[in-house]
Amino acid sequence: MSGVNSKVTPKFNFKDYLKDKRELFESSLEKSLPLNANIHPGLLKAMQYSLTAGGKRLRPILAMASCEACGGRAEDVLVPAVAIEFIHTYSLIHDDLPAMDNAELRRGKPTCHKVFGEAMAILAGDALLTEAFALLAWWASEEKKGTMACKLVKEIASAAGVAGMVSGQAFDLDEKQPTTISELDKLHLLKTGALIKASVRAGGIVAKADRKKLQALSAYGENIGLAFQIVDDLLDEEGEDTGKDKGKDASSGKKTYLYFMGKNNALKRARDLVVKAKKELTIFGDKGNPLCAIADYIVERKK
Ligand code: GRG
Repeated sequence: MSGVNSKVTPKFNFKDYLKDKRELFESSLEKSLPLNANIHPGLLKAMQYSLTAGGKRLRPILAMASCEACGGRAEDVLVPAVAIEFIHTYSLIHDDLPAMDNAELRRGKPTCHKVFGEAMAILAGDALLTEAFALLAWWASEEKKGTMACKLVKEIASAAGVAGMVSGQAFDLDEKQPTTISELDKLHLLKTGALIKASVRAGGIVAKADRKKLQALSAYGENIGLAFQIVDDLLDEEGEDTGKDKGKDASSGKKTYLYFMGKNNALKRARDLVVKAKKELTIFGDKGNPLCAIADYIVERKK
């Protein structure tokens, strides 16, 4: 015998996992950019600029990790993962506009409207959102995925749309800011949490996970979604090198987790949410390791 013990699971290396998944995602993203003689070259440039400006690809990696946790392959959910990143990128472009957050920097680079002008940035966002659903429709019909694909499109549309991220943004822009932590949670479960949760569930839906597993993924997604936002507030306040304008929340009078809880309690809450999220992963056994590591990464991240 060679001394190799087949029962020993090789130690999971998160750094290698992220590298592999990012590479897989980037090659699929490249192939998913629209190609058509009718496309305005400036519009395409603006879309490409924001899509390739150095995002962490958290949502696509979540979709791939949950698909694998449920017994599927990362490749199975690649096209939906690209569509989700299109939607995420549109939301950032529009969020940075003068009418919304009026931001000059995103991912360490000038925001889309600073480079291409406000009108072109609005159009780039519009095009990315529309293209996301065109990609999903192509994916659903090409491979005859039937009910599963309808379920997935519905999931993503609900999370991104009027009862999800868009309303979260509307609440955030409201003059009437949240007055309690639970109101703030409600806002961020929509604005930030909805697309994160949908990304996690997308992997489960594509892998045809049963109801119990989808419920576990939903609870995991909600908990990491809130934790992600709390950490975002902390990074904004601490002026970490996030590649975004610093201290924007405080200067715009936004009510953040730091405002309600102070720094230490906010960090403790983020960590508690991650512990709760990880408890949901028991059902997946070792296959849940990547989701577990992503939850830890969310509170330990510096950008
Ligand atoms: C304009 C409809 C519309 C919605 C915008 C998500 C959102 C709503 C605004 C983004 C504003 C913001 C900074 C929210 C905090 C959390 C968040 C979503 C940060 C950005 O996501 P990351 O850190 O971005 O995953 P990268 O750059 O890594 O892709």
